[in-house]
Amino acid sequence: MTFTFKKATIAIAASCSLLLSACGSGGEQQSGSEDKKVLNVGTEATFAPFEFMDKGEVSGFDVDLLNAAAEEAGYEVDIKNTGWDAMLAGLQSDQLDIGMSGVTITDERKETYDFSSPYFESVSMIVFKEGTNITKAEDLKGKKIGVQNGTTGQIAAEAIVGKNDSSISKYEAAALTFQALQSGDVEAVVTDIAVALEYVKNNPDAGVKTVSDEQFTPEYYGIVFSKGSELKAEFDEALNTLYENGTYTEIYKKWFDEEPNLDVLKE
Ligand code: LYS
Repeated sequence: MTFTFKKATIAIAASCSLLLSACGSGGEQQSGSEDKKVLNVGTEATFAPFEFMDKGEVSGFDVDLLNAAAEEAGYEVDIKNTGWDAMLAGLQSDQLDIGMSGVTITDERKETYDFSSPYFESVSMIVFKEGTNITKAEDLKGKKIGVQNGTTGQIAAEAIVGKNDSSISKYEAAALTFQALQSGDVEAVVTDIAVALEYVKNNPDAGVKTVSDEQFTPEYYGIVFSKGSELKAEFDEALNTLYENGTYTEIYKKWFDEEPNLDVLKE
């Protein structure tokens, strides 16, 4: 095992409020005797299995992977549940060093942020209440749809029903889209496949089903950095090491119970 879980660091992060300034986000903290620089990380922790709150701590695949990569690159990470919008704003204002939140690498985002090499392949998926007539993406037309605001789920839904379509409700957090589905405010949610499947698995009595569609195109998650950050090269190298030495595979199997396809991640 080449990585360790930094429980103390995460506990501090979890106790922080959304106010980044109250969380010691100067990036100058030193920790313990190792004297490693602490990187301030933002996330939106309602996105299981990538990041979610578990007994007051941010937990998930992304957390394990980022801890391992940081360890490899010689940093500590302080992961705060900032929420999606504050994470992106914090990166732009340099209050945060890293965003780790199942963030898809897109050309548009690359104009504002730098991304690591891809670390996870994803695609959109539809989650709907049993009894709703949805067997393919086209069936979203005329339905009330919930998406997380500003995500690729929104883009995927808009590609089917049209941009600015009033049938799309946009929520600030991934969890709110599922709440809206449960309360009947929306009839379908468009989100990332692993998150959709995890929701169904964790809510066996919710009466929800999923459907995928080839119209949804593959996308890749990357670690997000402020534009021009020197961390990108260091974390790309660290990720490569984790792919080569089996650590990535170990973390992947822990969360997804299957072997990863490393070939799709090699650029
Ligand atoms: N992968 C999607 C995107 O980047 C969803 C991320 C949402 C994280 N809570 O847009």
